[in-house]
Amino acid sequence: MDLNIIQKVCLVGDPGVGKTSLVRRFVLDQFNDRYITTVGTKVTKKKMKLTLQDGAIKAEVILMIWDVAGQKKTLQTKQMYFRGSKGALVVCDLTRHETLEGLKSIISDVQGETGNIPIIVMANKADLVDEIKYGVQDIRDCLGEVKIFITSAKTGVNVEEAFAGIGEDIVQIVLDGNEEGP
Ligand code: G3D
Ligand code: MG
Repeated sequence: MDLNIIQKVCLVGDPGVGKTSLVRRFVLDQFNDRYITTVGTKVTKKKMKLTLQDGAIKAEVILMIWDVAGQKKTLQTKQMYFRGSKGALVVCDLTRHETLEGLKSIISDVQGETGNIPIIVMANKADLVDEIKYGVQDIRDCLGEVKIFITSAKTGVNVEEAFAGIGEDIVQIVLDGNEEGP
């Protein structure tokens, strides 16, 4: 079966965790050490080819990736940002524990607006090995059973895999919806 899907995903997480850098790495395969400031909201489009169920399903998924600037947002802007998202990439910074602590309430804000969409955690800055403060088990203790990717926008490790992960979860939901019937 061939599927063509276009869906919105949003990137969330505290300022400075690497959201903009991760999109840049994924879409352009680049990392820029200069601070990249996101002004307002930036939407980046990226096409992915995915195969699921041992090749039985081939899907072309276009992700519309919403990336938001760091400032605190009003409730209304937040709702607009989350609304219609079919998946969320939740980013924390492995060198700052407080960026993990905030994620639980961020996730409930998102799912309050979108319902129970798939979530992927990107624990970023894995290249800063000497500064890492926590690991996968701490993330599970904090957030429960979630898919976690230990990433680095700088080296590129696991970045593609994490975006593919959210793509696959979205395809799976479309497939499950098709199976439900009338
Ligand atoms: P944000 O969009 O979540 O606010 P940015 O975060 O993508 O703007 O990144 C914030 C800072 O972290 C930037 O550095 C950026 O270069 C750095 N950064 C992002 N991802 C990584 C990573 O995986 N490894 C390392 N070592 N640095 C990363 P500055 O110094 O400009 O603040
Ligand atoms: Mg940014």
